[in-house]
Amino acid sequence: MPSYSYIPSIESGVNYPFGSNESLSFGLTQRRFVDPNIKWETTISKNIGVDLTLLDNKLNITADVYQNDKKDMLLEERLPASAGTYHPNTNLYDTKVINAGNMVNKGIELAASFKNRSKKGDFGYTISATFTKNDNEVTSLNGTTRGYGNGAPSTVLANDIDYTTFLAEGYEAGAFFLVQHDGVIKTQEQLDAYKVIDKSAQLGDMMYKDIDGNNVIDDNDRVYSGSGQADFEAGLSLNLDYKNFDFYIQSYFSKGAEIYNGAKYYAYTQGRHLEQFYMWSPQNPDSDIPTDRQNAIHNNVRSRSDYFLEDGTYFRIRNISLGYTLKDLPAFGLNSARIYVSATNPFTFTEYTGYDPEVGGDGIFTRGIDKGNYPVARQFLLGVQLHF
Ligand SMILES: [Ca+2]
Repeated sequence: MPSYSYIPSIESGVNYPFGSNESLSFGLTQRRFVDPNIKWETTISKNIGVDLTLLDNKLNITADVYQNDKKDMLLEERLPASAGTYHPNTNLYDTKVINAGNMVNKGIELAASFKNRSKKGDFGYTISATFTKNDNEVTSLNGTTRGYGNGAPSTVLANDIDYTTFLAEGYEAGAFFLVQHDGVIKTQEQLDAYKVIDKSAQLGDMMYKDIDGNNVIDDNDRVYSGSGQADFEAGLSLNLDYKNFDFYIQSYFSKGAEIYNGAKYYAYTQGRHLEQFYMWSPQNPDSDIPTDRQNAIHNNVRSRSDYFLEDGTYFRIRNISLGYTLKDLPAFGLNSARIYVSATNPFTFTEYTGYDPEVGGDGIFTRGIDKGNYPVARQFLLGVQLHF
């Protein structure tokens, strides 16, 4: 939220030619519009938590259930270019801060750990697990059913890009609403039929579903397509030690988030994606990959299409380490020495075809949008720890 968003600002020095001589005249322009009735948003948080310790301190369980109700949430409403404050090189002035509506966040966080050690004392282990689930829902948008389009999947094509995420009543904030792709036109019959919707269609073009049946593909044909928010996330880790050996493994699972593969989308618009090598052509008539029309804003490569949306479910081994400790080494002046090998992010199991399914996003509108984000690093270490 920009500072002083509640103050309308007039900027001087915007001079303009006026009169028959076109002499430069002194001018001012309104740079920002504000809502005079703007007020603070309010959040009411409720939660219940439980902490349990059982079995001689061996088992620990914590549970937390919460609900946050957000009322009159503050959002930046995009103004039409005709408002006169639009500036092509900055997003500073073409929005107005308003109280957009209400939202609710409900969720549960669970964590449990169990630790044990053998009677002889030479074998011990700890198992820890976490589970989190958050449900987010926009409950009111003050009369708007769906709005606040955002989430452009590339920073390069600027104004030629369709939005992918929206706020819509009854759905999670920043949900994807996309036009559904319906295969590539492969036969003359398909082409004749689709020409009712798109007169310029050719063999090899992508078809889209005309949801409202008005023979035009537009924003009204967008359908809810999931969001970047996971259904649930879970973590599991194990710590083992046996005699001089120690072992640690930490894993993470995220289920059900959708990812918009913006890097793939952008490569398609430039005709540079590897898949396009196998695109539809008269010589490759069974291909499901639309023909590259060498046009970044062609219907075949529109970012409003769910063609670039993928399942972002993943399982990742975040950390593994194995160590061996040598004790009592007076000959070397040491208390102990530990030799270890460890790996960070060594394995990721996912169907996602982009660099990294751990996309994140820095706001509700950009969650689940992969603009070719830099992936997490994989690291392998071999080391020695000396204790003097
Ligand atoms: Ca339609």
